Amino acid sequence: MRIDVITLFPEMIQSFIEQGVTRRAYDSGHMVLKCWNPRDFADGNYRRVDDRPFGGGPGMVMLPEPLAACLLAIRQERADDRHSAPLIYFSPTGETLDQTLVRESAASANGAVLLGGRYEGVDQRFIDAHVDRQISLGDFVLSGGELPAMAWLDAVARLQPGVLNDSDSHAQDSFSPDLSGLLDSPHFTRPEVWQGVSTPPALLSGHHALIADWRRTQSLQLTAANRPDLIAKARKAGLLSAKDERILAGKT
Ligand code: 4G1
Repeated sequence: MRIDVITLFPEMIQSFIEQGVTRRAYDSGHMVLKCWNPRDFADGNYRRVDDRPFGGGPGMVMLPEPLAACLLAIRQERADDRHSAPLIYFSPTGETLDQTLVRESAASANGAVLLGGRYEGVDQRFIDAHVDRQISLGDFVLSGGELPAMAWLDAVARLQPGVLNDSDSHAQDSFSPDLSGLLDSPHFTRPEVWQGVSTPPALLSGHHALIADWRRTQSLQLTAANRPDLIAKARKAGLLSAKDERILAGKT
């Protein structure tokens, strides 16, 4: 899938995708990524990409014209129309990124065009004319949309077929925390006893069914204690079995 990223800091995105697990997605050609700097599409000696907000107030606003020229060049190079590759603007206004949205994005045959804002954000007329979707990483203040774009890229890249190796590929089966909508059960590795604290015996039993039961119980109990909202969501999505409900009711 092809991704184009519009950003005033292309080197941030480039250096990010050149390392880590997601590098495989790009090296193998599962994902093709190109960064575009609106500054290259700005006029004049100063190549301005921002200006002061009408009505006053602090900060600067990204000019619509360089963004529109940049987007036009992307659409021309891709030879597609706006509906084959959605323009996603990372913004606190958007819906919060979650794994459902990641899965949906990863399934987009024609990829996406990503826009990360800077300063106070983008002129509203560009948003109204060109943005198909706004996605937020959460309710906090950032200095730019690049980090949220990178979070999206990481989450989407690892869902590309063939990107996860064999030891990662469990993430694609239905028991994986990825798909269960629950928190992961706790993890333990060597030594069996560390600073006097033992590994839960079930994990050392060698009995696959017992281990799976232990993990499911932990996952359910941890989620109920820390993220009851996720329990409600999983229940609504039909992801909880009668046995899960008995565990949650404390009847096991
Ligand atoms: C008002 C956070 C402003 C921030 C209210 C999560 C945040 C993009 C995100 C801001 C941004 C709140 C995100 C704020 C983001 C223009 C450029 C917007 C930076 C900008 C809660 C600054 N997920 N923030 N404004 O942070 O882009 O995607």
